[in-house]
Amino acid sequence: MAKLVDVLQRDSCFQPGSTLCAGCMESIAFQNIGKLTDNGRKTIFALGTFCGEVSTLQYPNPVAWGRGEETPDDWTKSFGIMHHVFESAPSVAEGIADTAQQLFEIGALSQQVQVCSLSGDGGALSIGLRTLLHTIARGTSLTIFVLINEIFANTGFQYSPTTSLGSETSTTPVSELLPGNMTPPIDYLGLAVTAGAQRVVQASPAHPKFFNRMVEQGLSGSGTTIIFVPSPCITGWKYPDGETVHLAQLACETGFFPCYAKERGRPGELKFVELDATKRPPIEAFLGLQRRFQHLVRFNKATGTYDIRPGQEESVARIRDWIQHRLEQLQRLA
Ligand SMILES: Cc1ncc(C[n+]2csc(CCOP(=O)(O)OP(=O)(O)O)c2C)c(N)n1
Ligand code: SF4
Repeated sequence: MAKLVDVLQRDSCFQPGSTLCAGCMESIAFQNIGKLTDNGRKTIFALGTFCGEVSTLQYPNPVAWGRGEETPDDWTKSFGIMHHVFESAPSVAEGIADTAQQLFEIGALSQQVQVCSLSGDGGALSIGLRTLLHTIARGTSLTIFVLINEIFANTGFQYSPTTSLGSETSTTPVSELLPGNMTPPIDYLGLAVTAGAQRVVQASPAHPKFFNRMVEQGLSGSGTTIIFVPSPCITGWKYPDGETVHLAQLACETGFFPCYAKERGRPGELKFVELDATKRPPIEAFLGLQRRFQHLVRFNKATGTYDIRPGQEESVARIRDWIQHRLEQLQRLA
């Protein structure tokens, strides 16, 4: 595995110029993926329709993907992008990977290419879930990234199957009568394991060494690697500037989005999170930073902590129970 310091010095095919919100985790993830794929192999990306696409490819220009004006002399430095429909990035990537492999085997390509799919949780886990699972089951060698921001962000912050319990979204509003989202998030890690992925990972650039190691393993390994990237969304989650990486770390440490890695046939491993709830930071610390949960917790000026609002104890307990249940489930997944 390359050293973090060496990866940081590489050329990234994701450049400044996108219209992603300032402080969007997707931008940080793409900069890292852009550097990690600068490894001497040609890369082809398949993009679904999501913030990471509409804010980086604006027809006729790819506004952030590229390495300057000139076509590079080095074939491995050039890369391809295919934007297809909203829900199809993993299946399109599978088609590209199969075709490239055939071309390599008949000698039409001098090297094997690496293929990555990039899409949002709405695209991959709601409308695209069926095709995602079939793509995983077929086992083509490719790396699927799913950016988890818990909402359909670019179309107006609607509920998605990964939305946290209690969260306010534009379609799960909060009022005296309405409690925000009542549906527990879909178990996407368990589904990917069951579908037979070679590697199932949840990793955030907020833990850069782990993130980089997981991406490198995906790019160099055979079979399908799926990497879920928890992506704090500053506009949809409504948190203060400068908190993106801190929030991503808290998301892991409090158990909302544990870092996780599982190779097929081996037990999975939880990272940077304690299974014992008493050793984890309180979930109020994660909830309190975001206005989408302001009906559940409030800042206590006297103690400097976030406290549960009177009457919301049951809702917060439900979130706590869900987190504990899911961590134990992941620990057991074999
Ligand atoms: C078949 C179809 N239905 C709906 C849309 C509109 N649409 C485009 S992107 C999107 C939501 C994307 O959500 P997600 O994948 O979570 O990405 P995010 O915007 O959060 O980054 C929707 C509903 C579409 N393009 N095609
Ligand atoms: S709306 Fe959210 S996910 Fe979309 S670009 Fe802004 S911060 Fe990123």
